[in-house]
This record gives sequence, structure tokens and C-alpha cells, in this order.
Amino acid sequence: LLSDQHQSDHHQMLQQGYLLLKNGLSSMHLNGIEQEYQRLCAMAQQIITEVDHSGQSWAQYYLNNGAALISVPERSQPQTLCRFEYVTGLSSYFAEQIVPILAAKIESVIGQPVNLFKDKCNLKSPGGGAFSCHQDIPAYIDFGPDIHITAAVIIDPATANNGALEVAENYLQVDTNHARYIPTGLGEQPMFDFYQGGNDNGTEVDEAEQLLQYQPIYTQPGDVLLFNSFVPHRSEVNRSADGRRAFFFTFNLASQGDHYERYYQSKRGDFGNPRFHVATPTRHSACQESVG
Ligand SMILES: O=C(O)CCC(=O)C(=O)O
Repeated sequence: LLSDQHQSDHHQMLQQGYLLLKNGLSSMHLNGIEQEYQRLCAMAQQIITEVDHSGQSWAQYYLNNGAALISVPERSQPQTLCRFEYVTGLSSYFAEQIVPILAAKIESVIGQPVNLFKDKCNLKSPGGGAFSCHQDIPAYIDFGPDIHITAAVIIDPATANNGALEVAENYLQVDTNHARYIPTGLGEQPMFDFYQGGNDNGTEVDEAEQLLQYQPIYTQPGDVLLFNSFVPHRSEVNRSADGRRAFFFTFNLASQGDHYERYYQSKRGDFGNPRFHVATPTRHSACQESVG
């Protein structure tokens, strides 16, 4: 029999698409994550320097160089790291200690096993990192699985001042003809209309965004926020003096396959493709200020 807490977690995840697990990870794990962050972040900064010196575009760099880590600069500040990806592929600590814990938490909430699909760390440096309102699903749907669950692992407190994530908690209730409804492994889900190409690539059309009610999620280090890939979300620019880091581990239902390595192979081979830059403050080849 499921406990009351367990049932209410399950219910919230299905009705609102997200669930905050306060203190989901221990301080021991946070210390381990901080060490891995320092190591991977130094690698990511090194890639920025190499691309800068090589005179290649980012897309050419990933195609030619074979770097495993994906380092993505901010659109407005090309020397500032926006995020880095392929975290678990390069860290036995994440692979052996953290990802299994997160997978087990998700499995216990949704009642199905999951596989890691992709992962990243968003740095959200002062003055940067605003994400316009988007769903993640358009960026992932072509890879096979029809729904994903992301575990956001909070490293720095997220506040009203530093651009805490905001989730649209009524997205399953809105009545709009600016969405199409898709059957998924976790029930039918709305995919809202979004802009394609340019700096607004992936951003939901205004008519959809206006119907959604956004709930800011203020969090502390060690909190874990689960949300599925249909939950519209956004975040403001970081107006504080410090970074606001969070890791995002995205899983798919294990019944829908294992795609992690293939996802990153395509990303390295096609980095300028707008689908890898959905509603992000990063640059892609369909932006007017084209890559390289
Ligand atoms: O880190 C944030 O503030 C937003 C992250 C996000 O929406 C994304 O990476 O898709």
C-alpha cells in the first residue's frame, strides 16, 4: 500500500506535471556535486577559449574536434558560459552516485522505470540566463520518447532576484486552440504553439503564454524539482551578483529506449540546429546573428 504522502506526490506529478522534493539530496551529495562541478566547469571554460582561438564556429568546432563535453556560451556574452552538457558521460560520480538516486525518486513517483536521456548544468551568471516561456518537448520529440521527466538539482538558492524557475501549473487545465494534444506514456499532453527560428525559437506564442499561470519555485541547495517535458516554464534574468547554478537530469520512460549517447552524437554533429537551442539565451544558425 502507498503512504498518503506517496499518493499525494503521485497525484501532483500527474495533475500539475511537477513536484518539488525538498532536501532531495543530502549535504554529502551536494559536496560531491560541487567538486564535480568545479572539474567540469573548468573543462567547459577551456572549450570556450579553444573555440575563440581556433576561429571556428561552434558548430565547426564540435564537428571537427570531437570534444565530449558540450559547452554553450551565452548569446549576448560569448565568453560567458551559459551551460555545459554530457555531464554523466564524463563523470563516474554522477553516473554511479547521483543519477541512480534521481532515477529511483522518479520511478517511485511515476511508478515506471526511467533511463537518462540528457543532462546539463545551467550556470545562470549575473546579468544572464533568462529563458523565455517554453516546453522542452519540441526540442526532444524527434529522438523517439514521447515524454520526459527532468530532475533539476538545485546547487545555489533560487530566489525572486536571481531568476528562479517558474512553472505553469495549470497547463493541463487551459482550454485553447493554440495547442495540439498528444498521447504519451504518461497520458495525453498539450503541445502549445511556439515561434520557430530567430531569437524566439521555441518560445510559446503569446496567446498560449497568457493563459498560463506561473508559479515561481524558490529553492535551496539540495532541493530537487521534478517536471515533465510538457510543463511550460521560464525564468527571468539573474539580477543578483552571484551565479545561480542548477543541474538538470532529463529521463525518459525505460520502455521507450535508451537514447543518451545518440542524443549527444547528433548534437555534436549538428550544433547549430535550432532544435538544440529552444527558448535559450544561446545562439543557433537560424538566428539573424548567425553562428560564426
Ligand atoms: O535554468 C533556468 O533558469 C531555466 C532552464 C530551462 O528552462 C532550460 O534549460 O530549458
